[in-house]
Amino acid sequence: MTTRIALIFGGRSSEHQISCATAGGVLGAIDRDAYEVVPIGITRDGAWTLQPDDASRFRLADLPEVADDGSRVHLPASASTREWTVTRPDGTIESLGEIDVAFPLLHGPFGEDGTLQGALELVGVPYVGNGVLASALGMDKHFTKTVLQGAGVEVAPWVTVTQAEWARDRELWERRMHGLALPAFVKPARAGSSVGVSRVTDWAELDAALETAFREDSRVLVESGIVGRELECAVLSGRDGGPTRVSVAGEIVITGREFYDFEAKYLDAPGIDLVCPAELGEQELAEMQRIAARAFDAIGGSGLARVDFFFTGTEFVINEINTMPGFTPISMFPACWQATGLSYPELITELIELGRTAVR
Ligand code: G1L
Repeated sequence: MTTRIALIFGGRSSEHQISCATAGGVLGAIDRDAYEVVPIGITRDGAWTLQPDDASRFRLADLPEVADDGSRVHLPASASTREWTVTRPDGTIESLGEIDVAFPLLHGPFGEDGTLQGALELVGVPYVGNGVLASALGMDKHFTKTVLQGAGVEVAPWVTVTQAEWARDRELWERRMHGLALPAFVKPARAGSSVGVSRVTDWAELDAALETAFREDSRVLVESGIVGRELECAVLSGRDGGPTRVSVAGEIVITGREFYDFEAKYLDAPGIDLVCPAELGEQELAEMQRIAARAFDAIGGSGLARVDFFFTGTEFVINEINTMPGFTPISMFPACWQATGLSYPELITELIELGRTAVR
């Protein structure tokens, strides 16, 4: 019996093409003896439409997009059926058969924020990856840091301010922010990737950096920069009630850029090297893995996450938890598992099996 997977990708976000390329990676590597894939694209307008089961149509170099063929895919109408349907351009409705697990590859405000997960919960569709709360938390840097701090995990000192608060009492907020260390980072609380992020080396630059960030979100964080190596590790939920699993460490080695930005993340920019496994002592790796598992558990993670750290040489400080990490065959998350002994196709199988049995 093969398991039927709805692979959902594209979407109404700036990372539409990344999502399509990721779907291409999954289509090319998924175990075809075990899984049958129904590829479903979400257009930039938000329409759910059937896509070809053809990895070669979704290569990053071709800047792939979800093409609208006029079909409209529908979730099951209730939790009492696994049957998905499609309306054809001529108005006829056809069954897509029963789907066992949804595999959403979606980034940004529509899909990464827990809304799609909520829709799947409503109609009882099992799905790969994090649930509603962890996905929503993963979208919001302020609330992620607050939860981590509450769990005793170290994060960089920060101040969160809303646009209205900043407009009302600049001096008060400046006083608070000037207590942070320079260089500081100014970040929209909810933007995906690195859009609207600035590095501030002098407090005179703060105002302009806040303006830039407020263009993306009404809530903004100012964070102390931590001087240290940028290390990451990949997390998977435990199997069958077992403990959370953590990969070996990867490292982002920056040779020519001030920080790891959008281009560097996805476009294989010069000046950035991903090294995995990173050079790290046995004790240090164990410490990093312990903190990553604790952080994942603290946000109520399910399925997977990538945990990003600064390592000062003595301490591991969490920079970010990504509940929907880059997932192309060359991304850090798969690379960390590859270095730990789990290949990309095996990782896909693992995620699907975790999704199908998830208790969130
Ligand atoms: F479904 C998983 F496995 F949870 C999952 C979902 C989303 C893994 C990785 C991602 N990542 C992405 O969707 C993306 C970063 C490629 C979005 Cl554009």
